Amino acid sequence: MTGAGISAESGVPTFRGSGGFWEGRRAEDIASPAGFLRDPEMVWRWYRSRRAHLATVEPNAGHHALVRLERGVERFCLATQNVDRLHRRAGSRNVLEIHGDILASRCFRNCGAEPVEDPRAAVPRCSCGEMLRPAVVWFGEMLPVDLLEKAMAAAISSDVCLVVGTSGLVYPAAGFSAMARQAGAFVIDVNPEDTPHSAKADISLRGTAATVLPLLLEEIGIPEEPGRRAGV
Ligand code: BV8
Ligand code: ZN
Repeated sequence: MTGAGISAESGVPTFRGSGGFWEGRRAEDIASPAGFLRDPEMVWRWYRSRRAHLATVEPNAGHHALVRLERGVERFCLATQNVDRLHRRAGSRNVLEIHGDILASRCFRNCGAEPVEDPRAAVPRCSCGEMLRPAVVWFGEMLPVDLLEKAMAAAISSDVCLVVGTSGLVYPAAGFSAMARQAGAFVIDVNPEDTPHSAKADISLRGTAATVLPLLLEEIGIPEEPGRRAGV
């Protein structure tokens, strides 16, 4: 399970680290259907500025370490709260983007038409006439049921649950590690700070993802990929 913290060393601001504010508003207030309906132009400005920033960043050693982990173990499932596509770009295969994908959009009415975004439009429209919205899960919205089920199934059948870079505040994602632990998994928390996950983890590794994850893989004997230096 990963959160915004694993992308921090790629230069992507975390939600709460950056105060989670945009144009003076709380993320929770604008990353919601009501927030979007209140001011769709401002919400699109926010997502477009985040998309533009994502075009300038790269996956970091933390993302790459999870690719190596996936290749080095028999069963692996990566559920991420992040919408930045950095796990996919690093090469992770079995990724559940449970909060969606910021680089995609969809019809606000879910009419099913293929979205064609007009970059000049302050609020791009679907071919059905309805507004388009970023294809992310907003506060107060259900997570995609198929991904939720896969993530829960992975949690309750896991031997080890690695929780990386999440403040553990946002549900239902924050509940997966407790489900895993309940089902007997060994829970490892990787975070430079103490979080609600830390107290419930079997081990809390107090450090950053790009530093700790490569060391963790070395510790468990999953070799470095030739030609890729750990930690950068
Ligand atoms: C749901 C996509 C129900 C959007 C996101 C009141 C009103 C409305 C809802 C609620 C409410 N009270 C509770 C809720 C439920 C709500 C919730 O949990 N709210 C919280 C704030 C209390 N949850 C929801 O609304 C969810 N849906 O409950 O639906 C329902 C049921 C039936 C029918 C209908 C509805 C939906 C939640 C999804 C929201 N969407 N993102 C977008 O991106 O724009 S959530 C958003 O927060 C991101 O996905 C982010 O990933 C996520 C969680 O934050 P974190 O990833 O943990 O990031 P954060 O900044 O918090 O922490 C970063 C951590 O990294 C820190 O701990 C830091 O120490 C660490 N770190 C920093 N640097 C590093 C590092 N770690 C490692 N290495 C480093 N270098
Ligand atoms: Zn439509």
